[in-house]
Amino acid sequence: MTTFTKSEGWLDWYPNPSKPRFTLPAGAVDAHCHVFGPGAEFPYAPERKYTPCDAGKNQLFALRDHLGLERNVIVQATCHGADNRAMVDAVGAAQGRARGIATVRPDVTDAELRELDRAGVRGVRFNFLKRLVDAAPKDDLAVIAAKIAPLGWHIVIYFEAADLAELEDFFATLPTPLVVDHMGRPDVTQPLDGPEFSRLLRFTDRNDVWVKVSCPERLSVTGPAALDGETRAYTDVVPFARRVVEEFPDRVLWGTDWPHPNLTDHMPDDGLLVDHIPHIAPTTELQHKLLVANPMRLYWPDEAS
Ligand code: 0GY
Repeated sequence: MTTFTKSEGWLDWYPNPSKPRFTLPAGAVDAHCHVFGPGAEFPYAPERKYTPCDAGKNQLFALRDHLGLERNVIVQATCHGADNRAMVDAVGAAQGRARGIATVRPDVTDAELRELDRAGVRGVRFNFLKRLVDAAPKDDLAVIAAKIAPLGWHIVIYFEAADLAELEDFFATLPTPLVVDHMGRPDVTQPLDGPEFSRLLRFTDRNDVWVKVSCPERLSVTGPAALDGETRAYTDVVPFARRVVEEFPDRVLWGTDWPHPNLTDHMPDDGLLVDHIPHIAPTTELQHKLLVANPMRLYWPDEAS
């Protein structure tokens, strides 16, 4: 059995998250979270760029229940490479209350994809962050995209805001809906109508694109300190997320990003992340779309009302 040592400085998830003050609507979906291992059962990939703490399915489901969430979308984390077993095991254990996003290589077979589909996978992730993965040739990604499109899956794309200019023509050629992780990682010290964020909004408007208004803790410069009332953490991220929610109310998703890989400054209280929601989606109608209607349409279309 291989044992793994966490990367230096690795922060474990917040041990006792607060009970949110904001009551989530019935059926709310955490559309972006991960499982890590446990490494003894599901070894981390040799090509990984970091070694996390173990963060298994039972802890994820306990958090789901504590926060008042109903369902999860479990996104394959880079520390597991293209070995999707930990994610698939967690999706299976959720008994219909989870879907998965996989990482696959261009030589994946149709039979393997059909098996992932049966297991609850509904998309693949293309990751462009150099600190997380070695760059994959766009030709390889195009091969993957062509293979998964017939399944009705989508592609989750993770990139830095500054890289969208170079990537957007390639993204526009992809034959499936696209889901942008963490709002395309805007620099929230820039103006809301600055060139980078405007590009993201334009890109979203012109293509079949959904956006996760997630990870204020990753994007914020002001941090978790409450500036005007205890539930107003990550204040500098609010205008960016709110703009996306108000402009594309039917194509936004929200997620915790638990267990929050690669944060070095602080680990967010997941209860506080839930309390962030009414600031970015200020009406009950917007909240219902963000948390229930939209993710249900994308991940559980047969059960969506
Ligand atoms: C996230 C963000 C990060 C990591 C990963 O798969 C991953 O390793 O996604 C990050 O470090 O920004 O979505 O969890």
